Amino acid sequence: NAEATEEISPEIKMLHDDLLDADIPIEITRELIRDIEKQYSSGTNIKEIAGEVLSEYLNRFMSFDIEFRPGMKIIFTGFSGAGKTSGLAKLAAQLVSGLGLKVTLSSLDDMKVAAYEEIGSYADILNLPSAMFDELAGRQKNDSLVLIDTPPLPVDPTRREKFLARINNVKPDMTFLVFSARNRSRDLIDAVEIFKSVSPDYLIAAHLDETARWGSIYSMAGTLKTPLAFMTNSPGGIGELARADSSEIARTVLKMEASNEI
Ligand SMILES: Nc1nc2c(ncn2[C@@H]2O[C@H](COP(=O)(O)OP(=O)(O)O)[C@@H](O)[C@H]2O)c(=O)[nH]1
Ligand SMILES: [Mg+2]
Repeated sequence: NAEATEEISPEIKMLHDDLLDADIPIEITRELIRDIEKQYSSGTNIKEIAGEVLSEYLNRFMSFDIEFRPGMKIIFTGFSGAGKTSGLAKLAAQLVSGLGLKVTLSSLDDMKVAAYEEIGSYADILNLPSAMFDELAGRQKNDSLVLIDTPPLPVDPTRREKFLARINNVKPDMTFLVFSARNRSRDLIDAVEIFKSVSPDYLIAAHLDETARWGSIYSMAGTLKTPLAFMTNSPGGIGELARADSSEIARTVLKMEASNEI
């Protein structure tokens, strides 16, 4: 029935605009709206339905079984300023205090002035050993999990080639791709081939306190088909790397009241 498909209810139209305003990219917005329309009829609460659909969308890519084991090498990648170093420090603190693991902080960054001092000061604060990754080779004990910071993911293809060779050399057991929620969805989607080049296992969304438009989470998870592992909202290495919560993300995007459920 052509007439019926052309008819868009004002509620659906408003929701569509809200999703775009939250920086969910147009193609994902359309997909979400299609799913919402299937379940929506007059008398039902459109926001509740939208909340479930948005949350389900992310659940397809969520992962709750990340295993941290002694001896693992875990790489943090991402663009400049994304929150790699802060995220690494937050995870280190949690692995030590929460799981009682031995953790070593390391860095592949030989470009940024004071990159090593940065890792070194976090190591001091957390009372953990630290070393540049090249110095670590050979003397790494298998009982320590190594978190490895990296220089910003190069946009330039030639520089990226060299960067990827160094990453591959590490033979990481796990790769986190950190992105800032302040980045525009469209810019992140434009960089999707660059992100894919590091074969990330999990995503970390940072800077969530600095914007209420969390659409970039949908663009990253949906375009890369990679699970969002953690989300974080505090500067520096202090604060929590929280387990990603699809329902909280959906509610924030939809500007809904915080859920009372745990
Ligand atoms: N407000 C806020 N600031 C953050 C967050 N994550 C990182 N930062 C800050 O953003 C800046 C860049 O973070 P950093 O971890 O150095 O990014 P890197 O370049 O990817 O290593 C620093 O000033 C951090 O303190 C966050 O979740 N919220
Ligand atoms: Mg850094």
